[in-house]
Amino acid sequence: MKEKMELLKKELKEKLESVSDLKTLNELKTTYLGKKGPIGELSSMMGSLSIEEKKNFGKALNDLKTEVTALLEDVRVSLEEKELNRKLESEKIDVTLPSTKVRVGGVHPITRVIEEVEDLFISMGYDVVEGPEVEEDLYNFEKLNLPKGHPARDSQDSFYITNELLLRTQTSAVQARTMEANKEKGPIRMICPGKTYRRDNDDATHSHQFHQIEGLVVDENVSLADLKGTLEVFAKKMFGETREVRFRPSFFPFTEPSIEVDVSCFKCGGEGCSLCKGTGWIEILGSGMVHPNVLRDCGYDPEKYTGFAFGIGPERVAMLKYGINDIRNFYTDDLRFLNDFNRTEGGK
Ligand code: 2NM
Repeated sequence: MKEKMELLKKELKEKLESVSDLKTLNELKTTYLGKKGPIGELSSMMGSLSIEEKKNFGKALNDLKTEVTALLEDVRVSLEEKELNRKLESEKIDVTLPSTKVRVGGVHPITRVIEEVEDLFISMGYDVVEGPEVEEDLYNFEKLNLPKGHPARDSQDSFYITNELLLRTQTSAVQARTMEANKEKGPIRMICPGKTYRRDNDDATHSHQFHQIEGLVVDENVSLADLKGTLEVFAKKMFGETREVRFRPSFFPFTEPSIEVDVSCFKCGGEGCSLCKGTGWIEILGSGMVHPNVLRDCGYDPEKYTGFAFGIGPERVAMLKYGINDIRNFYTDDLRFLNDFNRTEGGK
């Protein structure tokens, strides 16, 4: 019997040597320790033995079971260890490898200009107000001293949706709404940035969809000096503190007087070059004292209140500041343009 047990162990040891995975090991375990296995068979022989023999045989059998279990367990531990090492090896991370570049977006040049202008006017106490892009004729034209029949209302210039609804051609519609809603309840200091639409044929300097930032101040005793002081701060902030600022008479239907603002050319310093077309000056915005008709039609008594307003074109400002020569670059989402722009600007 002893020999049989020894033989069984020897045989198991041999088999275990060639076991390389847990599945095979489990199969061996079932074969050897299961009821129908060799140990089970030996147990079933107990019945035919004397009490004394049973004692010895029982102990030997238990020892065998313990040994077989230990042999199997040893192999299991070593297989699991091997498996763990293999995993650790295959999943090893080389922290010294160069990382893949994370591509981050940049702020669009138009957004950049708008945010810069917003920050400046917010610092001077202005509110930033937004309004609808689909606008009523009433606010887009009528209340801004652009009565029916005015050439600027020509359907050539506007995208009409119905007789009374159109895509706004200027953000001043928002200012008409704000004045009307405010109804003389205190002063107004606001800018309204946003998209505007006109039926232009797109070329290097025209786009049927563009942006405006219009500003409006209404209060008692607002004067042309306030307009000039405010816009001089704006001009120097955007184009350089050493710029000269010049005010020229102009015409807009919603302001009287109307004034255009130039800065001395920042390319040639005023000598005259291709950028300023030899004049030494660059036009940057239009402005004026709000027309009494506009104040009245928007609910303000023009005898008591005055105001100034101005219109900034972010596209024009961005083209001047960043040397962009085709307005269409802003809308085609060409990554070569956007990346290039962000690189030269530090790509915030
Ligand atoms: C400009 C030039 C001059 C302007 C006028 C108004 C309003 F609503 F108060 F009447 N908002 N913006 C204005 C005045 C805009 O853009 C070149």
